[in-house]
Amino acid sequence: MLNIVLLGAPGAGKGTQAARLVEKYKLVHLSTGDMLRDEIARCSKHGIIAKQLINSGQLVPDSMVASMIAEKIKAHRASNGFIFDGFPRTIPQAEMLDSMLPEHGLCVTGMVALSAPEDELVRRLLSRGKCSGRADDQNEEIIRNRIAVYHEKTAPLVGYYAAQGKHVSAKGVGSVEEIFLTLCSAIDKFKQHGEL
Ligand code: B4P
Repeated sequence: MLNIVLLGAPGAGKGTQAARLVEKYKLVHLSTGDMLRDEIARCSKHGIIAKQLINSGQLVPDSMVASMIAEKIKAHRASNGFIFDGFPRTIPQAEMLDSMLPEHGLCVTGMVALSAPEDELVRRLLSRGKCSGRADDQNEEIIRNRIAVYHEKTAPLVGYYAAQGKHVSAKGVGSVEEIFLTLCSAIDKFKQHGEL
């Protein structure tokens, strides 16, 4: 099985690329952002807590996303593998994933970190906010706060996966197709390495 973590600041292109990668490699797309927006739409207990945090540019509690991901892994354990989009976002979440996967005979195959300059991230998110209606994409101050939270809490995951020999960096600027091809080549290398 192929289990890929996509890392990147808000707007780096994780969701955009994940949609293409799941199609090519026939994987299950696990986006904690999508799961949380679904909880919010259903006004669930998790959704009520998540709404306030997301709209102010904060992360939701680690335990909340970990339990959502655990359920999905269990439900799809017979699949070809997973694209983890926006999860893990903190070191404790990565540790939880590393302890959860072996219960199903799985492990993270590799992590790809997408990067783009901050002003480009802000421009993309403000532009998405105009049509998506996402409250967290409509205010520059909140977007910059999300990027700051990324640098503080999520970027250290590069070191976490590098220490396991599972990290590759990719430039998130250029056409969606060019970036997709770069990611495919990184993933194909992870696959070859796993097959050796
Ligand atoms: P997410 O839904 O993961 O949202 P995101 O990081 O803002 O965006 P995404 O990565 O999907 O967007 P993309 O770059 O593809 O999370 C939302 C919130 O949920 C978080 O802020 C947090 O509060 C909470 N949350 C989620 N997971 C969590 C976790 N694990 N722990 C705690 N909290 C969690 O695309 C952005 C835009 O850029 C799009 O409009 C796209 O069209 C454009 N774009 C993409 N690639 C481009 C390119 N190459 N050129 C030009 N534009 C491009």
